Amino acid sequence: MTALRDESLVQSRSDYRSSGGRSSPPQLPSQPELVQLLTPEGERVEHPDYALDIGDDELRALYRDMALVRRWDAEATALQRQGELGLWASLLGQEAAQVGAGRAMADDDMAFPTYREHGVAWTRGVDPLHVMSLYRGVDNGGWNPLERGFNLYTIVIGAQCLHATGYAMGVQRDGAESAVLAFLGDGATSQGEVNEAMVFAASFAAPVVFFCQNNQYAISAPLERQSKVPLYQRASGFGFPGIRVDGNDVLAVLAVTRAALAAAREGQGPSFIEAFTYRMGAHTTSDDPSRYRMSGEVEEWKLRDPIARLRSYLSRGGLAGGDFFDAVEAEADDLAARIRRGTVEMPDPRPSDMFDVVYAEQTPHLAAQKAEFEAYSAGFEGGAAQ
Ligand SMILES: Cc1ncc(C[n+]2csc(CCOP(=O)(O)OP(=O)(O)O)c2C)c(N)n1
Repeated sequence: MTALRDESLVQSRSDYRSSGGRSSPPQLPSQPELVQLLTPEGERVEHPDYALDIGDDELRALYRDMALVRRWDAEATALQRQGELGLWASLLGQEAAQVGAGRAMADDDMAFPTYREHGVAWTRGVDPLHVMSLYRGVDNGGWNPLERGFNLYTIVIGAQCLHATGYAMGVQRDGAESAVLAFLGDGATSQGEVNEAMVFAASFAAPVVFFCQNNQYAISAPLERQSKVPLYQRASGFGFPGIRVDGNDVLAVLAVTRAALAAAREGQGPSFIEAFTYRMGAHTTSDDPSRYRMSGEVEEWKLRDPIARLRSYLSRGGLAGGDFFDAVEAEADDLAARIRRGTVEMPDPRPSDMFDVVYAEQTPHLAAQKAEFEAYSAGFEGGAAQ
């Protein structure tokens, strides 16, 4: 078994590149089936390739991250049900995959999310209210991607993998020591753009890590219908390492993603991580998962709950007690109240604002369209459409 930061691989990759791709491609290491550092019962186990040096404060911080994003998620689902959001894509069950991956990033790294990466947004310091405003339909996502190292959400399945690869090729040309983390779902692996992004990433040895949350379903389509092989094995066809990690084990995700990003920064090129997890909720608030999956399956995955397993490890090891868990709970209550208040108080945008957010600098053509739209709207009582 070999880790993603494999020295022999560095050499073989560099030989491959310097031969202009004419020598044999790098030999891919054999892979363990699933990297795990914390069992579902909350017992710490070691992995030969992924030693994790982590302090007690950091362990507690990971718990806090996961508990807070779960509460945010629950509040958002409730707000959608009450008509305050147009839609919500829940991350329930995927907290460890997202927090582990987000916390593995360095400040200068850049993430390209889908529409479900609220946990990663949290770790990058994006204000939850920015994400809420997007799902309320009052703006296009108000954070600065470069400031946060976290691009805007992408709803077009797989498109962000192209953006991520292109960005990584730019990073490479700038000679910057940073890496790119591209998020995608299991369903997205069937998308043409994702495969094109991987071909380019491999050809240019771009510093990008494809982080696939295999939550078992693409809306109602189960993984078995998308892939005849475990997803992490697809990476070998592109010529880079792939690995499967227990996506409900925040420690394993942290260790594996850190190693992959470090390898990318060191010039070893791309890699693919399959975080094996489960979407505990519906695809979005518009979906009814009882139409296509058995409740027994959901019950089975509840036993692998990512937050419960870290809590059990912290409690059993005496690393956190009732006071700590109560304090996190109180903080979650405050966060939920802030999110609720902030969301319902968001002002509606003026319809004509849409003309101002297309380009950084207004074009004459759009300015003319805006003027025409405003003149037209002024004909209505109160000029309401402006
Ligand atoms: C190009 C494109 N095709 C189809 C859709 C509709 N769609 C939205 S989510 C989704 C399934 C995505 O599944 P997966 O990649 O596994 O991610 P998950 O939602 O499970 O996180 C589809 C087909 C879309 N948004 N974009």
